[in-house]
Amino acid sequence: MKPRILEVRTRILKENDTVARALRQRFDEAGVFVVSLVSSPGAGKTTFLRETLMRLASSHRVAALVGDLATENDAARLADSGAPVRQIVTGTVCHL
Ligand SMILES: Nc1nc2c(ncn2[C@@H]2O[C@H](COP(=O)(O)OP(=O)(O)OP(=O)(O)O)[C@@H](O)[C@H]2O)c(=O)[nH]1
Ligand SMILES: [Mg+2]
Repeated sequence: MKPRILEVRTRILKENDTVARALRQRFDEAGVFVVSLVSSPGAGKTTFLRETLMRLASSHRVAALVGDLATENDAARLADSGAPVRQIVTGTVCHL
């Protein structure tokens, strides 16, 4: 059978866009600078955050909230930086 190309005219992530727009506005109003850091598992996100906390600690008040399915491993690694760290065990998904 020949492959068919289906045109999808509805943006399936439209709802996400709406929520994201509202969040961006709230962050703007509060003067909060937000970075969304996305990568494949094991790419180095936690290592990067730990290093960032260590480098910013001397000039800024820094802290971390960690959302994790079950373990406190990443929270423990970030706490190594010396910054205050709190763990939220999310149970089903890693999103906060
Ligand atoms: N060689 C090398 N190893 C790195 C680098 N950054 C991270 N690692 C190693 O890669 C492994 C995974 O790093 P993590 O920081 O745990 O990656 P992650 O993206 O937080 O992983 P998940 O939370 O499981 O998605 C660890 O063993 C790190 O020590 C790097 O720049 N170079
Ligand atoms: Mg990690």
